[in-house]
Amino acid sequence: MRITDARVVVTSPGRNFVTLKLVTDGGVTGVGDATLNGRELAVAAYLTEHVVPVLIGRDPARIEDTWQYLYKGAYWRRGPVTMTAIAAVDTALWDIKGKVAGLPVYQLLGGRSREGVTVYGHANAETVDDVLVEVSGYVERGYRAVRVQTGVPGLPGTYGVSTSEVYEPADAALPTETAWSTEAYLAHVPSVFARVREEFGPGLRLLHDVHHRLTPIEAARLGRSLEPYSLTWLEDPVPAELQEGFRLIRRHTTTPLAVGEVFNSIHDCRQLVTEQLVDYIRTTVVHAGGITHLRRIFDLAALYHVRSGSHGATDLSPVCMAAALHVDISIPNFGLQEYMRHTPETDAVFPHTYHFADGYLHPSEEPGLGVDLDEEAAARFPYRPAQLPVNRLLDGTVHSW
Ligand code: EZ4
Ligand code: CO
Repeated sequence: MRITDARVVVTSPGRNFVTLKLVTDGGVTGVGDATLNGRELAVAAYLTEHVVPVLIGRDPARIEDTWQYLYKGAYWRRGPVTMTAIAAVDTALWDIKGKVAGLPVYQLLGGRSREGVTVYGHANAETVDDVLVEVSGYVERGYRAVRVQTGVPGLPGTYGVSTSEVYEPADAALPTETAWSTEAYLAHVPSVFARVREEFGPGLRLLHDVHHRLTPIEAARLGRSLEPYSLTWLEDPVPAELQEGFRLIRRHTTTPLAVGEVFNSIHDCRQLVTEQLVDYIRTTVVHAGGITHLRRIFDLAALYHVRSGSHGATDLSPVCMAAALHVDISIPNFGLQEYMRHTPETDAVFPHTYHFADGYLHPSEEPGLGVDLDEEAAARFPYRPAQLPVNRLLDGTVHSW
């Protein structure tokens, strides 16, 4: 069997997605997500110029060999653009292998380790009263875990709080600017979780995303102040380039920590995992080298009692979500899966058979990933430049977004 064609499709059914579609001489096809939010065309060009030419004629059965060929063969290792491109190829090859075997991909990964994939939804609103309504909506739909974000009094807009029906941070061709005050934020957040816990009791799992905005000692203080509300995790409390900084947070709080959505290789995770500085590792299929590399990360994590908590925002396409669910259902150390619903336009461009029921997502039972790219539908939504916001302190200093 040989790869005869490889197409890179950029489409924007409400937001931008990059997808790789591989075609084989036997007619079997495979898809992989290659979307890197705000930097989509960099990955599209990497694939088109440097990867597609070496794929033509290759045996699609050789997943590991192709992964090593693209990783070691490029000489320039790691990085989000490279690892997203490799992920797309790897994911598409697992799709093909599943279709050839006549099995859903999770069966190739060892089969089911659980009945369903527990997901968390996003409750966000400007005020605490409004966020309580959002949370109860999730509870009514059967969710067991909810991420809670609210506006901060005194700030004009806050990360994770939508200004429109659909939450979409990549909202303009040139970055919009947001404002930040650590003091206002730290003064407000504990009162939000006090209300939510009071309203919903101890059973509901609650999460919060700091989005890389604190220093280690500020994060330690926040973690400690949230301990009475028993969060499942506090996400990205600080930018994670300084991994030893997490030791300082750990010395002060038992609030569990989750990190990894911007990581792209096992080496980014290594210190946090092996020193047990985090409790959940949030790397994804699309940004961390595909199913092959993600499993390697999760296997390392399992040795250190670290569980998975894969990123699943709407900028990860349904192809990524389909692949993530095959990993989630099969690994021994699954923790939680983030789940933001895509728009109906996106679902129409990426027809899929994974589904939500009773707080769980269930992977497809079809051979392969159980997701496809409808290229005719995709062609109706041309690319639109869109970048993520830039964040500033109130005095104008550029801060982490
Ligand atoms: O800001 O996916 O946990 N989820 C997140 C996301 C990220 C976006 C960036 O592209 O932090 O909302
Ligand atoms: Co996040």
